[in-house]
Amino acid sequence: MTTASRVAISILVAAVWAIGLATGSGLTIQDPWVREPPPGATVLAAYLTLTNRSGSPQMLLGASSPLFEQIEIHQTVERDGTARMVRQERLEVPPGGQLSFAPGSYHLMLIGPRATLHEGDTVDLRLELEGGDAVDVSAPVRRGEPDPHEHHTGAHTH
Ligand SMILES: [Cu+2]
Repeated sequence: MTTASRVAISILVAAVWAIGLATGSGLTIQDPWVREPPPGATVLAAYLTLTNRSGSPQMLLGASSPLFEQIEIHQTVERDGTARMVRQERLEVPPGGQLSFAPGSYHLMLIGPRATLHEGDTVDLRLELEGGDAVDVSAPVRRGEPDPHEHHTGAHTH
């Protein structure tokens, strides 16, 4: 394949990808990433920002990935000086607003990895919305600063 055609294909892929991020729900996803896990980790954390460009609230109900047995929506909260993770059944993205998943706050808890993931890998995620809509995103695995508030070990309670 020539370099020119490779570039053309890359541009085409990028264009299709950009379209794919904007769904009928009006939700777009910015800066998705998965924290590179320590060896043997049984849970990983994913972060991203959701922007709702529609005029109505969008409700996030859950997520799935072919690489994980299960995904839960968690929030890290401090209670009596102790940080713990609380599962969220649903989260609203207000019209014209954003919902950020970031270390120390909301995160997607990726449970039961089916492969060993390293920096540079990507994780396909599907976010499920109320009303049957879904948003797909591909999140790169990155090294992140360890979050002192999140202990992503096998001992994970709610
Ligand atoms: Cu968690």
